[in-house]
Amino acid sequence: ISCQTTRLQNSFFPLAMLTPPSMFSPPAGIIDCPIKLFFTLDTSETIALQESPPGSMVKKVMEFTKIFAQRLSDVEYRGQIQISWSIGGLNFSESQHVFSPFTTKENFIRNLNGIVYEGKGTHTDCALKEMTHHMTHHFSGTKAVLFSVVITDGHVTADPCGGIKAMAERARDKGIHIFSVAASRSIDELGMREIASSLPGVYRDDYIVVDIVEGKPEIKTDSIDRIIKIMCHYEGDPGIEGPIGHPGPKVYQGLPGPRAQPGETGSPGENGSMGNSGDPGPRGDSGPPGPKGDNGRPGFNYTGPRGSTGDRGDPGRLGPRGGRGECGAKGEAGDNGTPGEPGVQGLLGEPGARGPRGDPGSDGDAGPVGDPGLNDCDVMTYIRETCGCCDCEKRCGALDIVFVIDSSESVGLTNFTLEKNFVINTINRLGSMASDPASSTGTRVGVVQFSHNGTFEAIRLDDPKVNSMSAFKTAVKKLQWIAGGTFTPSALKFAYDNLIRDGKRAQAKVSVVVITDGRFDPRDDEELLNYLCDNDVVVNAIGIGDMFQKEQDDEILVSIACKKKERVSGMKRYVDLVAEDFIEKMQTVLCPDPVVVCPDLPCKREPDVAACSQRPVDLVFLLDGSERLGMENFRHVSEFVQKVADRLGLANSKTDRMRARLALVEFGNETENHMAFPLTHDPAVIAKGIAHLTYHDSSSSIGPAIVYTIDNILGKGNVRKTRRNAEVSFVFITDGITDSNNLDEAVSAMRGAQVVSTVIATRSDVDEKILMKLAMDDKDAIFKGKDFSDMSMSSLFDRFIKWVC
Ligand SMILES: *[C@@H]1O[C@H](CO)[C@@H](O)[C@H](O)[C@H]1NC(C)=O
Ligand SMILES: *[C@@H]1O[C@H](CO)[C@@H](O)[C@H](O)[C@H]1NC(C)=O
Ligand SMILES: *[C@@H]1O[C@H](CO)[C@@H](O)[C@H](O)[C@H]1NC(C)=O
Ligand SMILES: *[C@@H]1O[C@H](CO)[C@@H](O)[C@H](O)[C@H]1NC(C)=O
Ligand SMILES: *[C@@H]1O[C@H](CO)[C@@H](O)[C@H](O)[C@H]1NC(C)=O
Ligand SMILES: CC(=O)N[C@H]1CO[C@H](CO)[C@@H](O)[C@@H]1O
Repeated sequence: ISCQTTRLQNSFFPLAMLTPPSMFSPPAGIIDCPIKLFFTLDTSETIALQESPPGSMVKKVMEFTKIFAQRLSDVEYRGQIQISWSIGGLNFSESQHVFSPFTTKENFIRNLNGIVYEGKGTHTDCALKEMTHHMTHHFSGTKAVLFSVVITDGHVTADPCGGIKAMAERARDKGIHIFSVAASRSIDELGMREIASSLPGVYRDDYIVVDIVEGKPEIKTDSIDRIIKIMCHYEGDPGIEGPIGHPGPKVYQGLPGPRAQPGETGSPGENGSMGNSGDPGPRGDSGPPGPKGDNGRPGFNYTGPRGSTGDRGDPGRLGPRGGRGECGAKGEAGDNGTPGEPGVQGLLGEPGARGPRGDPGSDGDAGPVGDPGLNDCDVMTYIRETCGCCDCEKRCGALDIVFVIDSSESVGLTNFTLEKNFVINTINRLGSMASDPASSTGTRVGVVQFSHNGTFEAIRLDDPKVNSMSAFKTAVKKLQWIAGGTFTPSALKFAYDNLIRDGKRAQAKVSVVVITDGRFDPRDDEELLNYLCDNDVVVNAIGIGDMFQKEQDDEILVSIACKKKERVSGMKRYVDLVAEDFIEKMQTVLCPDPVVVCPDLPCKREPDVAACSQRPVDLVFLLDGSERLGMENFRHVSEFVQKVADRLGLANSKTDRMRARLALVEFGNETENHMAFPLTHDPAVIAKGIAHLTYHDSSSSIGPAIVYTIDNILGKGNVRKTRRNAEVSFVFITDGITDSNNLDEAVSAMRGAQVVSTVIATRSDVDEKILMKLAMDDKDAIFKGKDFSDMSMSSLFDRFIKWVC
């Protein structure tokens, strides 16, 4: 199991929470894993008076919080790891009141009941500040994971404490992970988002306390379950969160039964597809009771398409799989039962009548009391992720980075601040810093700001106080604009003499990033421009403003970069420094080959191979061949398809009625659809098809591609190429930016063909509307990664596999 690097980039779990047994062991060998959860509850006027009678909304927020607390249980795992929750909270309006310090859930609930709303204005920033203070000052010494659930309507009346955004950021800098939960649908979006701002998407919207269901307000306990689940199974995928978890026995408790099969369903719905005799098809009896079922795929909801499959029987005792039901008596005549012309399958016909629901199985065994429905390995994952025990690290190797930033008068204060933000954002991306500057591994960072000679200031690489990201940020933010002349060459010498030369670590690679806005003072010594070059230092020069367009100034940059033109970047405006793309580029320049290292844990999770092994799944990839996918992503496709094949387990032979078969279509414009390989179980066919894929670099048109795939991969009329009872899954690999002609028709053809859809979008700019159409309006069916390599990351990949199975 490896973790998402996204999390590491965002320092989602900056602290290693697992206290090693050697340090603070309770009974020998038990590893302590404490979690602190703090509720920050808005009890201002807008909340209190939102519903009548006044105060009733506050009561609902309290009720929600109570249910939340009740659902948290301390867990001990195999006598090895003890997870314990401790809960506190404050209520706020214009003032803040800690109604409960950190305590047990029983005490917390008692304290919660005492809340009385103040019902005045809303100072959310002060509440966040107080929350941060309370969470971090009362617990020095205890290394706990910190979460805060903030329930508000996003509406504020004033920002006396520096604004929501700044305070939310500060909380995160202190290692607090914030969930922003809407009290109801009546909210101020911006405020809600600001609370959860800096990790894009992770704690975004959709958490809600009360919603109106059938005209009545109802407490949304599913928000609770989702938050707990995210606390426990955080996957660093910005954009979507995992499918909603479901309590109760999961796949590992008892074998997951194959999807309960319906009986032989009469063919009326098939609209004469086989056209043999034209007799009305026999309508099957209900199928035999399914073996013990699992809870099925969560949240799967669209009308019609999966009509042939009866509802899954209720969970039953695990038993031998029943034989197929006998053929039923002939059913009533079907609507379209006139002897049909054979062959042409009505693609756009309505799906067949839904099969009768299978009989419920016999009652399931009582679940283990109090167990959150996790098996051993799930619990390990849970511990790993919740406690940050996972602690996978992105490592850049031994790396020293020195930023040399221009603090001269011409830069201006605003632009100087942008330079500092650039430094911080870049380092944010590089994963964990060396916790001890003397350590021979890890990243160390230094900064030199320069103006005229003699005014240089530095954050040193080996400063023992700069031992964490937040210490570094604080140090950078403290740098004051010098506002004098520009002595760039001397600054480079200063950087080397004072930061690099004496503090060099044996194996470390040293990179310097120089930012400047123009020519240096002619009194300075030009010879020093390449002072760094002879010293085994990689220098990157960034020129801002018009300078780099003038040849002689451009030469200055090239000299700084040791004559390596590819290490010179020019940009017109300072704001471009902090553009996402540029930071990303710097990340690759500074740390080209990061290694993600995860610890070994006692329980290695078994791959979910069983997932598709007990039923037939025919999986068809539709790969967008247009240039937008990008050559780089295109290369990852084969790796991904291969990985899917390995994980699902391919059918053993042509006649195997279980396990997976795969197909791949690459689509371009209307006439340019290419079948890389048809539905097959044969790894050689798959490998060959992938090897011959070519990158189109053109436009694409998805509608015709779907029709092409239905006709050629699934087969038309009598030539049905899918297996009997197989679940047919289309997996679109696209950003949705494609010609949408005939898309609606194509999607309804997909429904007609009983296809289940999944979308993988591997860019940040996507056309959501088209993706939603392709996903048949199921948001959970859309998987997003920044690029395709994200899809191969274990947690996203696992989720994808669970989804298609
Ligand atoms: C919070 O609740 C307490 C009672 O626990 C009450 O005294 C206080 O006024 C409330 N404060 C706000 C801001 O609602
Ligand atoms: C399924 O969708 C229908 C209509 O879109 C909606 O009324 C229903 O509540 C949904 N069911 C679930 C379980 O989400
Ligand atoms: C800059 O200052 C240093 C030490 O203060 C001095 O040795 C050097 O000559 C100065 N350089 C210039 C160009 O004035
Ligand atoms: C900041 O830089 C921009 C170019 O990015 C420039 O137009 C602006 O004048 C600079 N601000 C100051 C205060 O010098
Ligand atoms: C589709 O693309 C191919 C090759 O790029 C081109 O020859 C053909 O004219 C295009 N067809 C349409 C309808 O754009
Ligand atoms: C080919 C065929 O029989 N198509 C029929 C499918 O069903 C529709 C509606 O019932 C008929 O209009 C088509 O003729």
